[in-house]
Amino acid sequence: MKTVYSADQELHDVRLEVTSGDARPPYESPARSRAVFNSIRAAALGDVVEPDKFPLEPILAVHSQAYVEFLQRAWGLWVEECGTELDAIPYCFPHRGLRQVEPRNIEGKLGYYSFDLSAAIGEGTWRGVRASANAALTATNLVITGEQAAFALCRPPGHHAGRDIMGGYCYINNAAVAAQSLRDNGFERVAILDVDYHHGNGTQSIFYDRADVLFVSIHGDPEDEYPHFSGYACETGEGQGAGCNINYPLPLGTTDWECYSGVLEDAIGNISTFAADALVVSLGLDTFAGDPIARFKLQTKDYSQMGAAIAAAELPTVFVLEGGYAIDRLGENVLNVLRGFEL
Ligand code: OKP
Ligand code: ZN
Repeated sequence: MKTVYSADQELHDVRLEVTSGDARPPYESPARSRAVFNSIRAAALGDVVEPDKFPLEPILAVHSQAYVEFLQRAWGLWVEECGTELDAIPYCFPHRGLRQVEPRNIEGKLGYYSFDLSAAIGEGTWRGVRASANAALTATNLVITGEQAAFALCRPPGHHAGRDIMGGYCYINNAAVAAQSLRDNGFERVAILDVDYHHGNGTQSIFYDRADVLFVSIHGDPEDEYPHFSGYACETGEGQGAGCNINYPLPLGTTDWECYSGVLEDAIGNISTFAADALVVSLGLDTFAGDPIARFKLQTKDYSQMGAAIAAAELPTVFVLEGGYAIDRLGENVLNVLRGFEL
């Protein structure tokens, strides 16, 4: 299968995230996509192609105009107003009972459009984020034009980003952009399977009231894990979308392949029942036992089986990279999923 990747994605390279009482370099770094790119090239999985250029329309199909304008302007405003070249990062949020209005001040805007301190903005962030979304759109076009599957080597990831909010290393929701693009190009019912260790709260929120896009996610139980306020099994969709959102929260320390595989099979069964005609996989590899920020116990060999299980859905499939922070094993783990799918 083909991979879509651009070195422009590495332009997003911020200096810090705030987590566990510390300000530190983000786990989500350009080294991640570089490692996956190198593994794919070395293994000759298939051609690696540059993303095409796209207008903003397919991004604006799932994100608000004001939010996208904010993402484009934030760095410039930050430098102008704060007089610093350190990363733009929020510190104050419009929580319960506060005014939900975008302020004039850039630090206010950062809080207004963020839900955590894990999505800093640097000089190259917008270009990197745009290139990552374009990778998703290009991979989607490969599937629209008849490929059985394609791999968008997206980075930064996207599944925590909502219609008008960033967080968790995510700015533009690449998987949502891909799913909507499939909908706008002839596919009637699209399923999104999110296998990242963290719940894809952004993707869930974007499609929560829609009957034409099924969102299915397997992740660490939000009672105990980030993003803490989304990902419960009782979140099943609303309005037209009632029943079209399925969450599988799993226990942190004990989830190995034996437990995971049965859940994955159930998830695929639900995608078949939904009668999807295309699939987007939010492919996070932070379910790996060696991941530094996550607590599932999947092994490298298990990812081949994960790929095979996904192939059993027998759907045109766009793989979109999400998380995975054990950088020295990330390429191998990704390859196993893609190869397991192709076998
Ligand atoms: C992004 B993706 C826990 C901090 C969590 C953010 C994690 C974002 C994960 N102490 N930090 O879903 O892989
Ligand atoms: Zn994750």
